[in-house]
Amino acid sequence: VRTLMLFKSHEIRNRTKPQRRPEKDYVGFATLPNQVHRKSVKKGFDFTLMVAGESGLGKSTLVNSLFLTDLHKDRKLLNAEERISQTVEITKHTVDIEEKGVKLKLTIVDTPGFGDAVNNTNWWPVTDYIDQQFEQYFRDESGLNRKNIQDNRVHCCLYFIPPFGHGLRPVDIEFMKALQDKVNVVPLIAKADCLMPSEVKKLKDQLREEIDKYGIKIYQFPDCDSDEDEEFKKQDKELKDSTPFAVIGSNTVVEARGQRVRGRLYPWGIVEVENPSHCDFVKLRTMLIRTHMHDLKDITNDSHYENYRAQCIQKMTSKMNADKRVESPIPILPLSTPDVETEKLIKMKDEELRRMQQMLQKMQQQMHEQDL
Ligand SMILES: Nc1nc2c(ncn2[C@@H]2O[C@H](COP(=O)(O)OP(=O)(O)OP(=O)(O)O)[C@@H](O)[C@H]2O)c(=O)[nH]1
Ligand SMILES: [Mg+2]
Repeated sequence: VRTLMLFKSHEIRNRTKPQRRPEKDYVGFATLPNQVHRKSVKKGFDFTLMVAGESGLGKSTLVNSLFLTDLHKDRKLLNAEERISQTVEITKHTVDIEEKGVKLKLTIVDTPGFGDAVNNTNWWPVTDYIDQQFEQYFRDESGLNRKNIQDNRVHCCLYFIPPFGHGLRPVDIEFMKALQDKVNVVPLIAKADCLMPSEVKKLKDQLREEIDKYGIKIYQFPDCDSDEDEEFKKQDKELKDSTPFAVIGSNTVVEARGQRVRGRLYPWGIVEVENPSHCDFVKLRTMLIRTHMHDLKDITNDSHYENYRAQCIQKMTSKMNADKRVESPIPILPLSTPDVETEKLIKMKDEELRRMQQMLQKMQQQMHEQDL
C-alpha cells in the first residue's frame, strides 16, 4: 500500500521516508513537523475535529475508527457493536497522543445528529459551540497570558451526507451554509458500503456539481505549486478527485486475508475500513493528520477566526459609539439620589465600557503591529 505523502518542495530537506503499511497503533501525525516550524514541535499541537450531520449516519463510529482509539472508554465495557450509542448532546473527547516525540492534543467534538436524537433540524447548538470557542480564544488573546492560550477552536467539521439519497437535501445545504463561514467544512459520503463503485462515482460527481451550484463554501485543498515534482502533483490530483470522500466506519476488528483489520462483517463478505479499494477512509485520515492539518489550522486562524474577530470589534465599536451618543452634553441634575442598586449598575456598566475600550486599543495596536 503506497502511503500518500504530500510535501512542499522547501520541505524536502525534512522529508522522512514514506511510511509503508501503517503500523497497528500508528496514526501518522509524527510527520507533522514536516508541515510546521520546528519550534512548535516542543509545545505540541492542538487540533479539534467536529462531526455533524443526520442521526445514525455513523459519525461517532467514524471518529472512533479514525484515531484507533476508543473515545468512549470511560463507559462500562460493552461488546463492539453496542459500544457506540446515540449521541444526545455535544460531547468533547480529548486524547493526548505522542508519536515519535511529537505530541498531539486531539479533541473530537461529537454532535447529536439531527432528525432523531434531538428530533429537529436545529443546528444552533453546533454553530453556537463553534462561536463559543472563538469567543473564548478572543478573550484569552486579549488577556494577560497570551503566550499559553489553549486553542480549542474547531479546525475542521466533517459533514456527513447520506449515501441513499439523490444528492444534497435542503437540510444539508442549509446546515453546511450555516457552518461555512465559521469552520472548514469537509463533506463526506457516509456508510459508503451501501453503494457500488459506479454509484459512488455518480454521487460524488453530483455532490460536487451541487456544492458548486448552491454556492456552498467547503474546505478547498490548497493549489499544488507548478514546480512540484510529477509524483507530488499526481497524488495531489488523486486526493482532489476523490472528494467528497466516501467513508466507512466500524468498531469491530475482523479477520481478512489472514490479518486482523477494522471492518464490517456481512453474510456475503467483509468490508475493510482501511482498504483504499473499499473506501476513502485512509485518504481522509491522511489528509487530516499527515498532510493538511496545518493548512486547516491556518485557515481557521486567518480566515474564520479573523472574520469573527472583525465582527466582534465592529460590534464593540458601534456599542461604544451608541453609548457615547446617549451621554447628554447638558448635565441632568438628578431628581433624587440614585439608590444603591442603580449606582452599582452604573459602576458595572462603566467598568464594562472601560474593559472594552482597553480590549479595542489592544486589538488595534496588534493589527497595527501586524501591518508593519
Ligand atoms: N453500513 C454501515 N453502518 C455503519 C457505518 N458506520 C456506522 N454504522 C452503523 O450505524 C449505526 C449508527 O452509528 P453511529 O456512529 O451511532 O451514528 P451517529 O451518526 O453517531 O448517530 P447519532 O449519534 O444519533 O447522531 C450503528 O449501528 C453503526 O454500527 C458504516 O460505515 N456503514
Ligand atoms: Mg453519534
